Order: sequence, then C-alpha cells, then structure tokens
Amino acid sequence: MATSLKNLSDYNIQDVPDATNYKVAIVVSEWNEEVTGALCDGAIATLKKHGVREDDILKKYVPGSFELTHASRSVAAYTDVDGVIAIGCVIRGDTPHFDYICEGVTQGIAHLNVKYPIPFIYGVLTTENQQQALDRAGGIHGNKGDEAAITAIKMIHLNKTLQASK
Ligand code: DLZ
Repeated sequence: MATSLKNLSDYNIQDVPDATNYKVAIVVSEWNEEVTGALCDGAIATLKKHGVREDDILKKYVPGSFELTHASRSVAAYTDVDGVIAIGCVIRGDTPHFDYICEGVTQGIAHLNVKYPIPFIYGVLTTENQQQALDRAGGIHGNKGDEAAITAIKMIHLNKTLQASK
C-alpha cells in the first residue's frame, strides 16, 4: 500500500508489546535535519509511550544517510542495544546522487539485518521533494519515526520471545 493511503502513525495499540527494559539505539542523519529531527522525536515519543526508558535510548548522529549503515553497525558492535533504528531523509535532486545514496543505505541496512542478531529498522524517507518528506515527518501522512519505533519494539519482542523459548 502506498504511504499516501496509510497514516504512518496509525497502529493497533493492542498489538504492541510492553517495551520496558528494551534498549534501543537511534542513529540520525543530519542531512535534511528539519525532517530527520521530527522523525527522531516521533520515534522517541513512541518508544517511551510503550515503556522504553529515556536512559535506555542511545541517540547518535551521522552526517548523511549514506553513513547510517556504518554507524548502525558500530552501535551493534560496541553497545548492548536490542535494536537499532536508522533515521534519514534522502530527497531527489538534479543528479543521480539520490539513487546511489538510496541504494547504498537500503542495501547496507538490509545487509546488517542478515549479519547481526539484532534488528535494524529502516526509518529512511526517500522522496521526490521536501514537502513529501514533511508530510511523512509529522504531517498529513503521519510520522515514519512512529512506524519505525513500533517496528523496532515488535522485532525486539520477537527476538526476546525466541531466545526465551530456546
Ligand atoms: C550528498 C548528499 C546529498 C546530495 N543529498 C543527501 C540527502 O538528500 N539526504 C542525505 O541523508 N544525505 C545526502 N547527502 C549526503 C550523503 O548521505 C553522504 O553523507 C555524503 O555523500 C558523504 O558520504
């Protein structure tokens, strides 16, 4: 379903596990910071709403979305977080740069999901223009940061459930 048909902040609250004691890292790109700041704020508010403590949220900044993969990997390698949310916003410009950055970060995050036992959540907007991005960062289509936080909680819960059943 296209995001224009779905509000990114809508979810079924009964389907979301209690996230108390979950440790979550958020890696945020500084490019398009008006958008990424709003995505990050949304993610943090939603994590807290479901029980994640402020002290259990690790926030790190990177220059651009292309750097999200490496920073997410470093966080997984050097900390004990249960999951990582990568937040970025890539807006199409006049050159093919957009395609290379989108391809790089998408493949990078996908690769980390295969390589590491914790989930890496794709909180990256890839849009034609800034308005489309703002519409999805707390605007008319909701906030992709909320969606990323709910996805992180669900994926961490899945892992914890599987670990407990071993
Ligand atoms: C260079 C660049 C451009 C043109 N556009 C964006 C963008 O829209 N969103 C984003 O997150 N980053 C952009 N960057 C920066 C790259 O992600 C990266 O930081 C640089 O190419 C240095 O590796």
